[in-house]
Amino acid sequence: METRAAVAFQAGKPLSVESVTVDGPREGEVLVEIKATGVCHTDAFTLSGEDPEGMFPAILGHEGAGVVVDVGPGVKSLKPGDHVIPLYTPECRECEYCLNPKTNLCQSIRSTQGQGLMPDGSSRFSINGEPVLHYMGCSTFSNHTVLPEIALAKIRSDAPFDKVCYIGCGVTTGIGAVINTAKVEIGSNVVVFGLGGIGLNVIQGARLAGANMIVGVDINPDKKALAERYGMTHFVNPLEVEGDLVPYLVDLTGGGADYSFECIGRTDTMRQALECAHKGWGESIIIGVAGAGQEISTRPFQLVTGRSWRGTAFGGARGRTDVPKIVDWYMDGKIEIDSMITHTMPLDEINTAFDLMHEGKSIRSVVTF
Ligand code: NAD
Ligand code: AHE
Ligand code: ZN
Repeated sequence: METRAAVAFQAGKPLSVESVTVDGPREGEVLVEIKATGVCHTDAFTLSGEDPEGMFPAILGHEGAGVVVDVGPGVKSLKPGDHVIPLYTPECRECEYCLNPKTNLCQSIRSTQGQGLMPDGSSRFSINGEPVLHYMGCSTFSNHTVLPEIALAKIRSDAPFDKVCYIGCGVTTGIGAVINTAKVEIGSNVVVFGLGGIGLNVIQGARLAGANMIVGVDINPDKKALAERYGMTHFVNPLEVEGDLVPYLVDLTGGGADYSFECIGRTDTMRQALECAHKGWGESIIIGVAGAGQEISTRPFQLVTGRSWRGTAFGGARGRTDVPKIVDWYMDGKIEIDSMITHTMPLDEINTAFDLMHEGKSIRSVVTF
């Protein structure tokens, strides 16, 4: 079939909306009509050329929601008409990783996914017979996309696509980092670096978990009011702190953060996040994605004296199991999403979403089809 998609032909260039041919679903695959997709910082990161796995031409996007149109042979858990959220971290429930309760990183299709291909090593997208690559196994910047059955969470049919698409990455990543990865306890002091689409969800996760102080750190003062709405108790603008940021945060939290979260993707702020964690027990969780070739560093003494440095992908969530529950939390009013979606636009205006992100004017932009 023919569909419309925003295609990334080259790193550093705007996306181009094109007519794209989508082949039907093969064994174990599902054709999905995407109804809405968020634009995450990771899409911009890959488009910038900084992602070592970034390949072109590709159809980016990994934060979508839509409806099953057709299923390939052998698909058992989904049928046409089902509402779904694509999963860049699939859940096969069979691989060594899925069987280990310590991780959510299903590896059953990770290698082909990283090459922009379906598990059988081919692409379902083409333009004039020339293949176009998939991205993070999702390619939600296309009105129609094909995914393996194991990379789709079935959700309730009354959930609005233009809101719950955000659960496909940002909401789950932020809240999951607090609940699944850090396992923040009631009364903890938490420091969050970066108050964007991820950091604000870390903040609402910390509030849900019953944190005491929730300190937000951002160089953009415009983020303060919104972050307070989700539970931030103290705002720190590093540009306004006299002297070093780390001792300032250690002092503010009465000895350091029980848990800190880096939601920016910079190696200097990753170090600050680690070093503002409490001596003896503080844990720092890296969520931000840093560019090709970058490395983190600290004095080993920081770890010798009891701080831990950890990381998380998709908030430690097992998508087919956890995502439908997070949709329920939203529908039951337990978590907020609507006010974080600051802009909505049609596919033709998708490049505006990237501009707004780079200018610091949006939290999440959502493209509707
Ligand atoms: P965003 O652009 O919405 O937010 C980033 C925030 O960081 C902005 O508010 C910005 O003002 C702030 N910031 C920038 N430089 C700063 C500095 N030096 N000090 C303090 N604040 C600074 O991005 P996002 O969508 O929230 O994504 C954040 C990061 O998380 C990105 O690196 C993204 O790739 C990554 N990410 C990781 C996962 C995962 O599973 N690990 C999932 C989604 C996103
Ligand atoms: N491709 C990059 C890594 C990018 C990365 O870490 N992606 C996160 C999700 S970001 C979502 O917005 C992730 O899921 N990582 C685990 C994985 O298996 O990719 C690189 O450096 O090569
Ligand atoms: Zn993302």
